[in-house]
Amino acid sequence: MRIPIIDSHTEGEPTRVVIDGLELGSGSMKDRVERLQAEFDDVRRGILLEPRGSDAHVAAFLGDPLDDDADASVIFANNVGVLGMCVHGTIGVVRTLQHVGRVSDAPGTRIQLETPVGMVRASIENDGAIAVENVPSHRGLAGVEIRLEARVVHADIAWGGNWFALVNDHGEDLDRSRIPRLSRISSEIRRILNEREDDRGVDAEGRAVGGAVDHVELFGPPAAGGDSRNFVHCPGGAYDRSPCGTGTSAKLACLAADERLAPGEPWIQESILGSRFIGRYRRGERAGEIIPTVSGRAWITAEAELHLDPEDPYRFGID
Ligand code: PYC
Repeated sequence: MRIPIIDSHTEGEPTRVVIDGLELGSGSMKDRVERLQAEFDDVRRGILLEPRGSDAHVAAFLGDPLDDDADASVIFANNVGVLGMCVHGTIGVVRTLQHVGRVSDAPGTRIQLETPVGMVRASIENDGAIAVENVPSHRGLAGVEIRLEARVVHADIAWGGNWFALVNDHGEDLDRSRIPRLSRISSEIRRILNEREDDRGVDAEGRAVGGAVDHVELFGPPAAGGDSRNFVHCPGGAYDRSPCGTGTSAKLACLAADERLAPGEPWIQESILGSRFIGRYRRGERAGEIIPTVSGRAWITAEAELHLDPEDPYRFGID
């Protein structure tokens, strides 16, 4: 099996676009996700895991849109499965579509993509950065107490296209040299939160207040001219090299809920590497809901054809 791919990175985080996608059918996005999981999970692993990929890679499977307003549909997946949404991946998809001539480089160009969690809109900015208007985001729970090692920390649980636990009072230095420890702590926070059943349910608007947390986000003081630095622990154990756009959306929802950031005001979120996204929000239709826009840059890194040779014992990745 041969799979043409185009690789890019968005502020350090890799995206692997599979343009002429897998045969996922023309059903609903939910049906296509189920088909990807049921029939192509081995191929997903072959595309994303070593020796062809890495734990940090996110794949974007492009398809025809269902909605007439959309330019394409996209399903994102990482080393352990399908993601709800992925902003760095959307920026990578748009950069890739520019590269193959399907989207103009001209500032002001707009593109709409259908994802399993809703429609997202991207536009090209004057400096070539790509801005993504993400799905409606909200904070489900504030200040959930967690006993971690010998201390107590607090997590907000927020939706930004994936479920995030956002922790400020962890007391850790957000420095690259500390990534193994930050990963261990984040994984422990997720484990503890996901064992709690009492945090599930719906709010007055009928929205989930806390789904199973898939990403953990630790915040600290900026070190590269931003408003804040983060460390983002992803579901498969990798850390996000970018500031994580769905995580930045979740952060904006918390800042809005705490009245710490006004609509339209910029928020510069640094990653653990010091790369940056600029986030802004407008109010959504429902109480407590925001519509975040996150902008960043992406670069093409490779065009290639993956070979999944039937004789290769690692054609479906090294687990
Ligand atoms: O940018 O939304 C994002 C993202 C999710 C997982 C990795 N990056």
